[in-house]
Amino acid sequence: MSSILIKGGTVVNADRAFKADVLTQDGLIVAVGHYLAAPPGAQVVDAGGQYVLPGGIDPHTHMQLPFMGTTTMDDFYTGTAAAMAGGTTTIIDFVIPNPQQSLLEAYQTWRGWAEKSASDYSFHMAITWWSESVRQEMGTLVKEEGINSFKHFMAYKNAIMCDDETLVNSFKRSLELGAMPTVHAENGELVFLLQKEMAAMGITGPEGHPLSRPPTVEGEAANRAIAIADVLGVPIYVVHVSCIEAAEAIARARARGQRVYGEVLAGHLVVDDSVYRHPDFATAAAHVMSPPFRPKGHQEALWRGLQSGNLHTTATDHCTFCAAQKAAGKDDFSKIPNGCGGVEERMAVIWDAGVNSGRLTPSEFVAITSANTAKLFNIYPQKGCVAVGADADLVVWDPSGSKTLSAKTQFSKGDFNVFEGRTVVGVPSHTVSQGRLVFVNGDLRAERGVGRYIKRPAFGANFAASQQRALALKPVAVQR
Ligand code: URQ
Ligand code: ZN
Ligand code: ZN
Repeated sequence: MSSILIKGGTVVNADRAFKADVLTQDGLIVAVGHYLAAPPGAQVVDAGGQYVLPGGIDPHTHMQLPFMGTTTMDDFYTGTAAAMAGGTTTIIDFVIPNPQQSLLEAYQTWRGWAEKSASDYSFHMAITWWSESVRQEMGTLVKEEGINSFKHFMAYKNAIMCDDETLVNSFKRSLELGAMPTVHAENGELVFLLQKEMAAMGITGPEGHPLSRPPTVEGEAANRAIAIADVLGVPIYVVHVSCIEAAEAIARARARGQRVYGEVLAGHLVVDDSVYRHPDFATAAAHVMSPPFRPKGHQEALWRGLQSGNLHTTATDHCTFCAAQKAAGKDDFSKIPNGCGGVEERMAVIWDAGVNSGRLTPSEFVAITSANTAKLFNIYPQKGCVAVGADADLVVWDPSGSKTLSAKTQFSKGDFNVFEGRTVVGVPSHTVSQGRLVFVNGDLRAERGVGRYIKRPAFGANFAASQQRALALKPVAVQR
C-alpha cells in the first residue's frame, strides 16, 4: 500500500489542535511531526490552511436494511462510498434479527451484505426477542465476533419492539459481558395507540407522523431505559436523542453520576417539524423518520447538550428510501417506511452550524464526529485520533470551502436530501481511508469490497488488545 504525506496542515484531535505533517504507510499513521520528508513514491497532499482530522465515525447507519416491507436504497458499497465523500471513514451499522431468528444467523447474513463495503464498518446487534438461546448467542458475539453493543428498539410494536422483560434480561446480560446496551427510546405502545387515534380522526397524511410520536413518548422511554440501567448498574447509550425531554432525562441521570451517553443526528440539529406540513406528499413523506423532526425549540437543547458534554456523539441514522418506496404510505402515514439519509452531509452540516457559529471548537467537533464514538465503542485510538499507530483514516478539512447540498449532486442512491439547498462553509477536500486517497476535491475513488469488518473488544478487555497492537507495531525510521 502506498505512503501519503499530508503537509502543512493543522492536526485536530479531540484534546488539542497543532500544526504538524502526517505521514501514513501501509494503512497506518507512522509519523506526526514537523518537516517530515516524503518517502520515495509517496503521494503528497498540501494541507496548507486546512485541518487534518481523524476520519469521521458514524455510529448509526442502516445500509441495505430490509424494513417495513422494502429495503433501503443505499447498500454497503454505495452507503460507505457516500460516507467517505463526506469525510466519514467508519460506520457502525446494525444487525437486526427477526423475532425468533438466531442472532448468529442474522449476523452472518449482514456480514455477507457488508463484504461490498468501501470503508471500514462494524455492527451493533439488535435484540428483538428473548430466550436462553439469545442469552447464549450474545456471549458468542462478544467473545468471538467483536460485538460490544446491543441495540433495543422500544418502538415498532408488532415488529422489532422490545418489552421490559427483554430490556431487563438483555441489559443484565450486557453487563455480564462488558457490552454497551443502546436504545431507540420511544414508547411503542403509545405510538401504536396514537397512530390509531390519528386514523380515527381521518389524519392519514405525513402530518400525522409527528402527532403520533410527540416528545413525551420519547422522554418516557428514555427515562424508563435509564432507570432500568440504573437499577442494574449497567451503562446505557441512547441513540438519536431528538427532544428536550430525552436530553433532560440524560442530563439528570448524568448529574447523579450514572453512566448514560447520548447520540444526536445531524438532521435533528438543523431540520424542524415544519417539513411534515409541506403540501407535497413526497416532500413531507421523505422526512418521515423516527423520532420525527421536532419543533425548532428542541434543536437548541440538543446543541447545548453537545456543548455541555451531556450528549456525546453525532450520527445520521442513514436509512434511505426513495419516493416510490415512501408512497407505500400514501393513504396511511404509518405505512411510510421510516428513514432519511445524511451519511454524506453529517460532518459539513455540523461544522457549518456548530463550528462556524461558535458553538463548538474544532476539537469539540472531532470529539462528537469521531473520537467519542471510538471511545464509547472501544476502538480508540485505533480510530478517532491522528496519532502514530492509529489507522490511516483521515480527512483534510477545508474551512473555507463551500458547497450547496442537494440530491442532485449527492453520491447516495437516495432521491431526496433533507439538507436540500443548504449551503455549508467547511468541507472535506481529501478523505483517506486505510491509507488510500478515496476522495480528492470532489473526485470519489471508492473501491468496492476493500472495507474491513472492525471488531470491538468488550469493555475492560481493551488494555490487552492495545498491548498486542503496540507490540505488533514495526519500528519505522522517520526522516525529518
Ligand atoms: O429506527 C431506526 O433507527 C431505523 C429503523 C431507521 N428509521 C428511522 O426512522 N429512524
Ligand atoms: Zn431508531
Ligand atoms: Zn436507526
